[in-house]
Amino acid sequence: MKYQFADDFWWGSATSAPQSEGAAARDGKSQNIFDYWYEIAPERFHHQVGPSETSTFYDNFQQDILLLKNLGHNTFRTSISWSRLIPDGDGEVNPKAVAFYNALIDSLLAQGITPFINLYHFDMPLCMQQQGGWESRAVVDAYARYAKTCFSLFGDRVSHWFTFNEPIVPVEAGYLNDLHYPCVIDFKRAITVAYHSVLAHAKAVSEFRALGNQGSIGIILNLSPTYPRSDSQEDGVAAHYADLLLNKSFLDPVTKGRYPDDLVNLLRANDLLPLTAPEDAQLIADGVVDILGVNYYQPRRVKAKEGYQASDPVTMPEDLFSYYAMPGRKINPHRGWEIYEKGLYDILMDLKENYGNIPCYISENGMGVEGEEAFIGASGRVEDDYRIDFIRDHLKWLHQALSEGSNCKGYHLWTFIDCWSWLNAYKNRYGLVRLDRESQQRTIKKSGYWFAETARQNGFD
Ligand code: BGP
Repeated sequence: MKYQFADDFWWGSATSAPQSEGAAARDGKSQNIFDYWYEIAPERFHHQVGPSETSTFYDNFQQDILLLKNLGHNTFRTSISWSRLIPDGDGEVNPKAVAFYNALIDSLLAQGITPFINLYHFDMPLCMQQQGGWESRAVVDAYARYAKTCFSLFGDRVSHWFTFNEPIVPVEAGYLNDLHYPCVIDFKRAITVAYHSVLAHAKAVSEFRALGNQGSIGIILNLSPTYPRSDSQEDGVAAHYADLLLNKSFLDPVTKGRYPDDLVNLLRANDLLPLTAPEDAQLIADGVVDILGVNYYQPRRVKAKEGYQASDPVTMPEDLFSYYAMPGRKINPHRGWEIYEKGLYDILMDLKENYGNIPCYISENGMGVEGEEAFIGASGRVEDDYRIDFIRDHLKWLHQALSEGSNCKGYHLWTFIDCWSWLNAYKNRYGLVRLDRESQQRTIKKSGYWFAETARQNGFD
């Protein structure tokens, strides 16, 4: 069977400024929270490898964009680093950053690759964090000014904008689970961070629309579909709460312009509602996106929490459900994530049926593998057939969703060149291109050739 995609289907990959650029302390860039956290707690990072040089995209972007071209990309996402563009968070623009992002955008366009530009990928400038980060409305306003600056500087050439990548990750990792700086564990503060992220998103959308620039504005969410362990009512309730807190808490406001009543009621009953201002509801209503990016890596399987009583007070999300490891599941042992290709189809069908079939695309999907040097063959390239299988099997389900009317416009892999990851540094490699960290040499993997061919043919057999 031939899996054919539309002629204008987006083939590409995604990265982020903090994970690829390097030059973290050069040319006027100030520290973001990861730069700072590495300075004070290097032991939290795999093999104590920090974000300072990552994959040297800042220095090598021109050659890397030629590689992207060879990899069949017609689109490519990266982010702008707030701490590079506006080193004090809310003041003067850094001319060296403007020159860099201009050159990057122009080089992509010169190769016929459409830039997708994201404004925030977990990388709060440290000076903004010191003013409260997303807990502060002043920081929300500073972010909106930063967004407006980006639209004004680059909007003549960039027509695909995204306000945030996975805004729930800084909430979960930074304010619930002690995985990212500032390592707070506090549900109420986490809810404020989440709420203010939605406000920041909505303010950026309104700045974008006020400027009347060409193009679209969207957001990128990690939508893990939620599956209950069984058909029992208890497991169903657990899945409902997990979905409400971990998917709908962002998905609904950015696509429907309002929060689900169930979520508001749950938070109210537990005295967890954030402080709101009278103008917030309209702002959120006006912040509905033009397009949704969907990052999909793994499903979320849940079961009823042992001893759960509906009347119990909720002090953390996991008072309402427990995670469930399904026996016999397929797993990527390096990352510990289940591989469930159909989940991608389930998300797209949910968007079709319950979210007005909003235009969307798969903005991240990928497989991180440790020790890939063991797969280097005689030709010197990584023979990553497992990655080809992973991509192809997800694309089959994407194709199925398209045949059933999904409005999915493309597929971006995470990522093009092996890049630095938040805590895992270079442990798990995701790229179509291998990075030799010593020499910084790039070598296309087998999956890179496969991806390029698939993109050129708009499909595969
Ligand atoms: C997503 C992030 C990416 C990337 C990817 C892989 O959640 O948007 O930034 O890191 O996950 O995950 P990890 O790097 O943790 O293996």
